[in-house]
Amino acid sequence: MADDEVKARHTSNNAPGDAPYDARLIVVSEEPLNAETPLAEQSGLLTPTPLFYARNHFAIPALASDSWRLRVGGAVECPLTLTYDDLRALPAKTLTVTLECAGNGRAGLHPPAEGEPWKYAAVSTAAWTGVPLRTVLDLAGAHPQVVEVRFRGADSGYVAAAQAHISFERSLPIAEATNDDVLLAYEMNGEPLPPRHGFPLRLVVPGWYGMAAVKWLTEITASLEPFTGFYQADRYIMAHPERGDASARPLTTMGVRSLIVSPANQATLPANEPQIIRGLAWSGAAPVERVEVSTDGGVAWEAAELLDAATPYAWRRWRLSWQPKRRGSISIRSRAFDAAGNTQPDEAEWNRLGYCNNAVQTISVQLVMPDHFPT
Ligand SMILES: Nc1nc2c(c(=O)[nH]1)N[C@H]1C(S)=C(S)[C@@H](COP(=O)(O)O)O[C@H]1N2
Ligand SMILES: [Mo]
Repeated sequence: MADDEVKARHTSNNAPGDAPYDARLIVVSEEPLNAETPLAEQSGLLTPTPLFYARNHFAIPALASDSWRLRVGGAVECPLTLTYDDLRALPAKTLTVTLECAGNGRAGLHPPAEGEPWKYAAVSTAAWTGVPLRTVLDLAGAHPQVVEVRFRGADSGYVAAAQAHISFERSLPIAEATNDDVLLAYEMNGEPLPPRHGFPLRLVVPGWYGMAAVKWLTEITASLEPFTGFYQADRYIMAHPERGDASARPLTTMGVRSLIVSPANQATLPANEPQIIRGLAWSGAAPVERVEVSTDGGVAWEAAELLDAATPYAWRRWRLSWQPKRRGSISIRSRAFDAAGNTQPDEAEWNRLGYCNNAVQTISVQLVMPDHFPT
């Protein structure tokens, strides 16, 4: 596609940086836009791009592909300045990757933790196309002493907790940065990234919580020291005040988790008809191997059918046929197991910033006889 075409597609609708969002998104905050995917729309393996959850710390920057540049520097043999076309000309690959915000599930923590009150659907899956980060690091010739690679996005703003105007910046340990599946992605589900999801270029770190996937990339810096910026050292860490700050661990891979997509929480269902319970399950550590469902409050568990093949980085859809045996209020819960032996805890691990709540989710439904069914 010609540069001009790309530019036209992405600037005509910038107000301030994106098309109006889809009315079906569940908005947690308007400015900056933070929104969950409506579960009812999550029936495919891939989340339709307009319904992909959005997590932004600042206003969405409006970047034009012809004036945008990616600078690669720091401890490298030859610093690079790459154009959009340069990147698109390099060998590309496509990976299906589930992205989950580390704050997903925060609203389920008691007492409430600070941060966006995400429920359970700040998670989505896309097919991402781009250049392995490693290719670009090799072109620049990263020095052997490099310990981390740092990424800067074009978005910035004043952050009260940091008492400074800062950019969104993150780093990756060199071992992860040189993993062949870490992508500099320019396409999502076969189309150029929309502004909201990082146009023209974002990082995709398969298996890791979303904060690692820096959007609107402008600078990549090979570094001889660990990065201590706000979003690296003060946020996206598991902080337990009672254990002291030194015990805080930086977040990496997504915990194993399953989600019930259907029936919806609080749904009313006919008590005399067979039902299908459907959901999603993923883990950043290893593919999901098994999902179990309980319809009796967690006493008996039955294995669900997994619908998608196990792939390294994408969730799997699951379903279970269920014949309700009584009327009234029934709780349904699901739990996933991954190939590394992880499963979901019954209770969330409370932490100050409210991350990584992968506890078993419980929904409740009302089973009524058809003559009592609301019309
Ligand atoms: N530049 C930049 N990159 C960013 C963010 C951001 O605010 N700015 N948010 C991060 C977080 S916390 C998440 S969960 C993902 C969300 O990506 P999405 O909005 O495409 O779903 O982007 C990450 N990359
Ligand atoms: Mo996030």
